[in-house]
Formats: sequence, C-alpha cells, structure tokens
Amino acid sequence: MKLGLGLYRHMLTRENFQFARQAGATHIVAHLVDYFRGGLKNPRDNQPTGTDRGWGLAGDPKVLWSVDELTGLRKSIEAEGLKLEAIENFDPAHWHDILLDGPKKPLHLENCKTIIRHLGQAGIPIMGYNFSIAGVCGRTHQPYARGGAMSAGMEGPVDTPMPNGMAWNMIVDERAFAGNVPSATPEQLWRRLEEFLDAVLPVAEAAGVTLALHPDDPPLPFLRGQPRLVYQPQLYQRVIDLKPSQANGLEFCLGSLAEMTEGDVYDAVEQYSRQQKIGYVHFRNVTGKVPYYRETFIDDGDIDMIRVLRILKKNRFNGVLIPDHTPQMSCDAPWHAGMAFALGYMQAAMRVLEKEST
Ligand SMILES: [Mn+2]
Repeated sequence: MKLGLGLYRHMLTRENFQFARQAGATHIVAHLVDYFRGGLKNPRDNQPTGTDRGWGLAGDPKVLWSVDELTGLRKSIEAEGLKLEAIENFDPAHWHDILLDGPKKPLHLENCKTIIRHLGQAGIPIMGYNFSIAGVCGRTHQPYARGGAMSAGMEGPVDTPMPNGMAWNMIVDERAFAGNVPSATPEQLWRRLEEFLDAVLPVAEAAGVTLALHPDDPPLPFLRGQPRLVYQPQLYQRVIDLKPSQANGLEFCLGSLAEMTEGDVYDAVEQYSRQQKIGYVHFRNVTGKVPYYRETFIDDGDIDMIRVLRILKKNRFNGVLIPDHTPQMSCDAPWHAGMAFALGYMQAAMRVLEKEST
C-alpha cells in the first residue's frame, strides 16, 4: 500500500508537492477541474462547498487536457520525488451531456476517449470519475469535528431542483433557459453509465488506463430530484458486473461507503479488495449515515481505519490511499494542517501493519 495526497488544481505547485513528500507521501492524485470559480462562498483553502448554483462555472468546453499538459504535470511531480497516480474527475464542461443524455453526447463521448488516451500517453495509470447528475451537493459546513473544527456534513434530505445549465454541481451553460433539469429515472441513469462504459472501456484498456468510479457523495437514492448510482455498497458490484473489464475499477471512498444506510463498510472493503477492483482509496472517516452525517478527523469517526487497512493488506491491495477530505484545523494553514494530521496517522498505521505477519 502506498500513501498519497490529493491536490486541487490551484494546489498543483512545487511547494505542495514538497509538502506531500515531507509528510511521507509517495504519490499524488491531481484534480484538474477548477472547483473554485464560484466566488466568496467557495473558499479555496477547503474542499469545495458552493451554493444551490454549485461550485461555479465549469471549464472551457473546447479545451481538453493535452498530452503536453499531463506529461508536464507528471514530470513536475516526479521532480519532487513523487509519482502521479491518478487524475480525479472529468470536467463537466467536457462530458455533461453523457450524464444528462443531451444533444452533445456523441461529442462528449469523444472528449472522454481523447482524455483517457492522453492519460495513457502521459503515463498516468488511473482516471477517477464520479458518474452523477447532481454531483457532490446538499452538504453543510459547520464546526462538526473534534475541538470545533470546520467540516462537512448533512442535515437532512435536499430536494431543491437543479436549474437548467447545471450538471455535476457546476454551471455548464450560463445562458440556459429558465427552468429545471427534468428528473431522470434510475434505469435511465444506469443506461447512461452503460453507454459511457461501452464507449470508453475499450479505449481505456488499449491506453493502459484504469477508470475508477467514486460512489455517490452524499450517498442518497435521489438528490435535487435526480437519481444516483452507487448509494449502497452492493451497487458497486452492479457496476463491476455491468462491464467486466480490467479497466472498470473503483475509486473506493470509505467515507461515502460508511455514510450508506445498508451493508457494512468492512464487508465492502473485503468484497471489493478481494476482487482486485480498487483503483485507489479515499481514506477518510465519518459519523452517522445519510441524510445525517458528519465528516470527522481520521481517528475520530465510526470507521476503525486500522481494521480497514488490515483487510486491504490481507487482500494484497497495492494501490494508493489518500486522505480525501479532512476537517479544517485552527491555524494559519487549516487545510494543510488537516492533511498533515491524516497523513501522519496513515503513515504510522501503515508502518505498524507492515511489521505484522499475515
Ligand atoms: Mn471521496
């Protein structure tokens, strides 16, 4: 198992690569979508929050991440003694009509194929994605965590409809007509995923890139009137069985899995690591379940993180673990302090496990 750190787009700097290395990380997971164009409600030193209008404006629909850009990023990370393990998330500007089943779907399928090919050419092994119409939304930010640390949570169901022009909790069309995005059915959403996988999996296989699906965050069957895909642990199996392929993998978010109302997080770790389907792990902790839960410090939630590591080790998981989110710590660098705390805990736990015999 390897220790990694996820960095948002504006954090992809030499200083932050050094920070990751200093905390013992060997790998980076990079976000290339800019989630922070939404203004003051969306502080750049925390995970993205946003409003009913989401995280703000999506990227440039005409500009796909190029081989040069991806290769340059990989090299700048390697220059600091780290490896680039994954890119996390497609830009909604590039693929929203795959999620919405809109008129640009053929173009957007080509976009995703191109981006996956570019990752392969740039030597980046994993593309993380979150196949969600409404995206990561409906959460609250309050001093929920130990010592009054600011963290994310949920205070009940969110049914506010999604306005036209939005997808994946970002704005993809500023000039959209008034009104709301019509609700899809769960069957339609699964069909959209199947069409997506049919189109991109052969390309991913040829490019040597693994697609890794994040479960829904928050994991509710519906949010903002739209169905969601993986909101119970068993639904991950449905994704795997839908298209058997080495390239059909999971971005395994422990926090989202623990927030689910059914199943057991340790059983899920066992089930999916045994099948060797985990691309990389979001190693974070929570208390409670949807629609009432809170993100916690890594040692302070419902999940026994050491027990999770033991299961991953038993099943010979050899990929990367990243902290995903942490509460903000009270100091001049709230995000970095939170991440350093999580990385230190993970580092110690992994060292202890290495010394245990299996
Ligand atoms: Mn996650």
